[in-house]
Amino acid sequence: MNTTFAINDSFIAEQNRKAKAWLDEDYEHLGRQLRRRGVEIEDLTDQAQSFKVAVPSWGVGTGGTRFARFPGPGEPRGVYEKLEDCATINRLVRATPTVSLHIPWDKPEDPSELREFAASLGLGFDAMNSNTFQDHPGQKLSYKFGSLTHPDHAVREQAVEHNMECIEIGKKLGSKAHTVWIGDGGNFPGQQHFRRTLERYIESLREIYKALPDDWRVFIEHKLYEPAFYSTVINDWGTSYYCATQLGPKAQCLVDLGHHAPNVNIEMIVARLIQFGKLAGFHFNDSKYGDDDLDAGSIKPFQLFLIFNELVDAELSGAADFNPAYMLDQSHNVTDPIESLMLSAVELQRAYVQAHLVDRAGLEAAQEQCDAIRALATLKQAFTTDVAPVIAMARQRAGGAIDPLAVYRASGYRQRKAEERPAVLSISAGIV
Ligand code: LRH
Ligand code: MN
Repeated sequence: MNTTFAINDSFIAEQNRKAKAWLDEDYEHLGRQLRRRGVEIEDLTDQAQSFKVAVPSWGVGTGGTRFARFPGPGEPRGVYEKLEDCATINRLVRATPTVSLHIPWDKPEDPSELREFAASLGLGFDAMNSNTFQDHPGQKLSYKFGSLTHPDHAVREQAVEHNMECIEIGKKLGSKAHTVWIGDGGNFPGQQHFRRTLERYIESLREIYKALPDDWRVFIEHKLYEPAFYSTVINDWGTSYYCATQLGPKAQCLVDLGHHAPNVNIEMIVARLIQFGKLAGFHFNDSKYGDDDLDAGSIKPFQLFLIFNELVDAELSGAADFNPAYMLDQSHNVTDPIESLMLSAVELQRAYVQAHLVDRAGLEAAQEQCDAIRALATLKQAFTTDVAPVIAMARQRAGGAIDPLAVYRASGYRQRKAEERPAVLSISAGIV
């Protein structure tokens, strides 16, 4: 692989020198404020540095909708270039050291070569993702009417085999989890028998479950609708939870924030899955209407904070079977995907740090004394605390950029990639 342009650490350090003075001033000031609240800022910065989230390989190419996709300059043309861009994100924000791959979009010729290449970029692999929501070249049977729940056993078998292939590739890449999201469902009343179809899902997942190594997990991802527009087999957390309990301890429920009806109380679903020991993790994004896959924290930052409030509460209280996998799952239709993914990782880190600012004893006292307004005020105090100096200091100390967007743009990375990666028509980020 010939050398390609990359943003190096000395360029980042040089750019950071311009910002260091104001960062130290703001950090000092916030430190004094927090000390008055009995909080040691250095503890918060340590927590910020401990926060990691995986980047979706399918997120570094420009996304689109069923109407159109407007590719940007320097689109990654394959999994190796996708990893280059993922490495650039991690180099600047120092919080995204793993990548979640999607098969067959990212099917590597040689998994161990890909693993070495990723390691040379400081990257590892998070959960694998299967794809039985599209028909792929050379595929014998179509998934038009379903995959793991298709009435035809041969189609279900084909889909099970594909999932097993994903697990085999993942084992070679060092992944420890496999995410199963299927679009199976119906567009019309009567099209599917709801109970028979769910039984087929569990039967198929049992096959996949058997293929899991002992230290692996399978993540069941529910979604209210789309691509099916009347009924979806795994449509909500309750159905996902039931299936996970039927399968066994290695099966857990993954929460994609965009997969719920508007105004659903997602932080409460998170608390339930934590209490039941079945929280797999997250596909973080944001949405206004449907599964919009917008940047995390861009539409409902308070909801994101409330979700992390449940996660940090579980972390601090030592909840059982609590080991959530944090992943982004977004589609970047009008922004530079690298900029969106960097700032989305920062928004998650911000919510995590703010959740660590919650006065847990004060909140519990307010709850036990039915003091609703003090309970809300306790959460709002944390949510309205500007922790930007903490997460910037965490990045800077880890060798990242104090201002990742400014450094990325100053580097000219996108322009350099446009030269290195002449646009080839009809490439797609995977979704459209
Ligand atoms: C389905 C989904 C799923 C992925 C796909 C790219 O909407 O969230 O997680 O497989 O997006
Ligand atoms: Mn998802």
